[in-house]
Amino acid sequence: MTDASLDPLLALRPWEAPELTSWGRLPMNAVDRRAGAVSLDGDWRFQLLPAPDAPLGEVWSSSYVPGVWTMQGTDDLPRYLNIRMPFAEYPPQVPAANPTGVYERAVDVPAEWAGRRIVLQVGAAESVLLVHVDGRPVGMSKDSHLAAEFDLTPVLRPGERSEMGVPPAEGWGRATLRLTVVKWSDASHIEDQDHWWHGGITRSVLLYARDPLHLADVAVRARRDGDLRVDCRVRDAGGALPEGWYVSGELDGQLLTQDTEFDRSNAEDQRVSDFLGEARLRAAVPDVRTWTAETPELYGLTVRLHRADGTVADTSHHRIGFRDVEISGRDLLVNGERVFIRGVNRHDFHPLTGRTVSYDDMRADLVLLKRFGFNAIRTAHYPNDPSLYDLADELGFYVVDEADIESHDHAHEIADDPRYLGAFVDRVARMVLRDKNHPSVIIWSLGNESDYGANHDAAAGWVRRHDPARRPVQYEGAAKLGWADPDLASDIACPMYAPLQECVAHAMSGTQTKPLIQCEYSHAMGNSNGTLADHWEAIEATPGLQGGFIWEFWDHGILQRVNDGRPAGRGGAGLYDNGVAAPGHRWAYGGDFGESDHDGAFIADGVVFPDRTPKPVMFEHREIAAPVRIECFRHEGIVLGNHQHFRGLDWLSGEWELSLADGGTLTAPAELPDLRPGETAAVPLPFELPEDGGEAWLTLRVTTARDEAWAPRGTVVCLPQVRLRAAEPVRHTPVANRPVEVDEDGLLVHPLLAAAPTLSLWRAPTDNDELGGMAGRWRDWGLDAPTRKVVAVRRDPGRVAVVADLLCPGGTVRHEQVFTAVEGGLLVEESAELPEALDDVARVGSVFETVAGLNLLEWFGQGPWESYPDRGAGAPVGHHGLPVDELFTPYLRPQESGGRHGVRRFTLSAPDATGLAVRLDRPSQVSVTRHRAADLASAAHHDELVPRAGCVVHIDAAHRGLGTASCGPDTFASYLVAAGVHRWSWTLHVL
Ligand code: IPT
Repeated sequence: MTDASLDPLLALRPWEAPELTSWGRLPMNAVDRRAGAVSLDGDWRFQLLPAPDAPLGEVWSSSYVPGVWTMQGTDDLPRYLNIRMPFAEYPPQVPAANPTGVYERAVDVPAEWAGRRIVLQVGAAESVLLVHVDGRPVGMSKDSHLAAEFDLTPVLRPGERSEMGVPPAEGWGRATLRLTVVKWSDASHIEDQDHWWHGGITRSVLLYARDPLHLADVAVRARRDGDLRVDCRVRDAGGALPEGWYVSGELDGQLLTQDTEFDRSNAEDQRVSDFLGEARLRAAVPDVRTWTAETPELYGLTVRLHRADGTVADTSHHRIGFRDVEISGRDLLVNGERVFIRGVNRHDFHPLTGRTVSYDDMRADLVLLKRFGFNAIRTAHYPNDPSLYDLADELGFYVVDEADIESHDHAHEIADDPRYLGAFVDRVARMVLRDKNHPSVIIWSLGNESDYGANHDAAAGWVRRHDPARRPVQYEGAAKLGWADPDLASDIACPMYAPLQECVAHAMSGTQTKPLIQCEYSHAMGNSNGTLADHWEAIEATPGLQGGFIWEFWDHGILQRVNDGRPAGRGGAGLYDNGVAAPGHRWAYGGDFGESDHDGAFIADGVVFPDRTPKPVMFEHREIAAPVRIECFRHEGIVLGNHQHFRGLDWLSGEWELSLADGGTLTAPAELPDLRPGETAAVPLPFELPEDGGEAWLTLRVTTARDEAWAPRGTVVCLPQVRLRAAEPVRHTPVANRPVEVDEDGLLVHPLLAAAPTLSLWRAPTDNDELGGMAGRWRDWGLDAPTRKVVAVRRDPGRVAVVADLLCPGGTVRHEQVFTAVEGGLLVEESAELPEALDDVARVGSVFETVAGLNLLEWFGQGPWESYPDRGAGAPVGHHGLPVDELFTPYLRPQESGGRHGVRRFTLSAPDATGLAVRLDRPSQVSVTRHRAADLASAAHHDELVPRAGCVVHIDAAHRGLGTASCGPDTFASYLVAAGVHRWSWTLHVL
């Protein structure tokens, strides 16, 4: 076996043969084999060879299955590259140095399995799997994110040579199972997705036994009118089918009978041969409860295959949903409704295992998405773990199921390469064969970023012919050649990162023929997702636009020990909290495992941290997706609207909150009206508005009225809000006899300030700022380190005016500050004049630092979570309070963080309630952190930051929007900070 030339599996060098997609592998199907299967998960003997044909060594270590060796203590470590391949060879070649994991274990075959058909299922292995039993070659498989099954019946024999020499007393026989996993192959060239490169067995390994007469496949078509069709394929391992077999079914306990048209006993039925049986079950389910993402109604279906004597030879369980998916005109309809797709792209990822996700992990992912208003998932960029689809059916998600094809680096060459034709069709077909019965799957995707070629059309043709439900097919690489072109292999116009104006223009053009649903938009790298609310305003207002999938769910930070640079692996459980790695650990991204060539923090681009802690954008999304909204406030009251597609409001409870800027917060129970989707109704104003109290905001706190599968009763669903009264301008009364102190540089001297307020034009660049080119421009202009030069200081009783110039290579900014003693404190009036050359800066505002000990921020404004000018729709105005340390968002690569938008005033206090208060002339962007912008900009990882004792406070007259320029459009012009004169004022009080 160690001599490659003697082993056919090795002699063929399948790792450089794209034509060889499998050997000895059983066809994919949708029959459920979990019941009664024996798990082979656990520790396996393991060797990591330098190449697939290298000789086996003497020494075995162990490796946990399912798992990748790259996270389990070998010297082959994770590597992150987005587009470029990690080696120079052209497809289908791979480097000679090709890490190959050899996994071995003894397998005991229970005695009662004698005479049965024994099948090995390897959940997933990347990228080539070779199977040997007792040294005999059994099979080979590629396609790293789908299971491979092999019939082991011929190689498992009682009493045959066993590893120990003697079969164990119990059980029928013992065999040595060897799974060899070759890391690099021709298939790696079509698995060039944007995530970590690993090697190993990433999903569970099972062994199961069935009667030789078995269900080969079950295909369900369940329509919203209750029409059910179940097509079964039947085979016998012996070849010829026995006489008299038949199938029966049960739907939620009701028996289904076999359709006579397909009855094998019907001699005229020519569709059945001696070796392939086909049978159809049919039913018309009355008063069917239909499945949608809002109403995930499932029915239990059991399919049984009987022998002639009625005994059961095989069984398969399914949970099915009755629903229709179709494209009508330019609309994608689910059960006849044009639904909005509030989607996210999701990888199978875990910070400790790399790729392997448990059922509980998966459930936690989907529950979180559901709580934050998502209703759709694109399985970027390969078929996900099977539990994703079960959970999507159960919790309610629309799924775009994507095949494991991304040839990004060599896309053009491969799309038409006939050597890869089989692989393309194989991957798409196997996905469809596995997942076809899931009601959640509404669209098939041919893959990602692989250009467009004949190989795609072949795969699309296969799906269109095969899928019993005729679901739409999408592929971005085809769609981009013409969103309305009928000849391309995409039924959906599914661009990535298309500018919103282009989408709107297309929908208004009169030429649109296909639903427009962006397969990727709003790139969540670092502090991002600016203009998400603007996108949704346009989507909801523009017929033809139906939504899209945010890129992406995860920040793929791997938990890493800082001392030795190794992944913490499964031993790292619990070594993180609230998005932050425990001391001595960090979230690793590209380059952190010593690689010289990598794509850095581009792997940290999700809406959740690596430990699934939601980033602030999640709260924004929750509000954008609100099922019930305040449409407006009119004389007859508050107009509420139901923005769902299928549900009423009875599953929700409400509570009114009235927030008064100069008062407190009042609450009152809310009665939600009985509204069908799309309906509105006015409800009376729940409060008498007090005469005083200033600016007033009414919030409807909407929670789940009862336990949902994804949220206990009382979980917040959304917080729609309306302003009832605007703020009155603040008047200040000067007190001329109180001195104002500034030093010789014109800098304010104040007992609570460790650093006086100065002009700030810069922020620690976000990933969007960096990759969008803004940060480079700001550095060229010198905005990060300007030289301040005092021009004039004029001292009057109770008033000091200071004029200073900020000298930057890009231009000089004149900054004026007038400090006036006013009743209760100090009024600071400022202006900054930016020359034309300094157009589009990060911010214009004041920055100061406080003395230590002021650890609590309380404010009236938007909150409580982080918000920015173009990502603030979801943060309601009200009275909020948080410890300063909790204001900061621990983005993996430190950057501008912790801002709060729309702040009217705040206090910063010590535990004894001393401290300072600031009142702003208008709602402004404020941030209070323990880090200067320069501290953030000079750190590469969150754990490198050393918090300062005092607070760094920014008050911005203008702050640039975040946009999504790290991959996609920048923020809109209305969120830019222009050149010219900016004016702002604020008051500082001592508490
Ligand atoms: C696009 C990819 O489809 C996705 O995998 C990811 O890389 C994303 O962008 C960015 O994070 S490809 C990009 C070059 C447009």
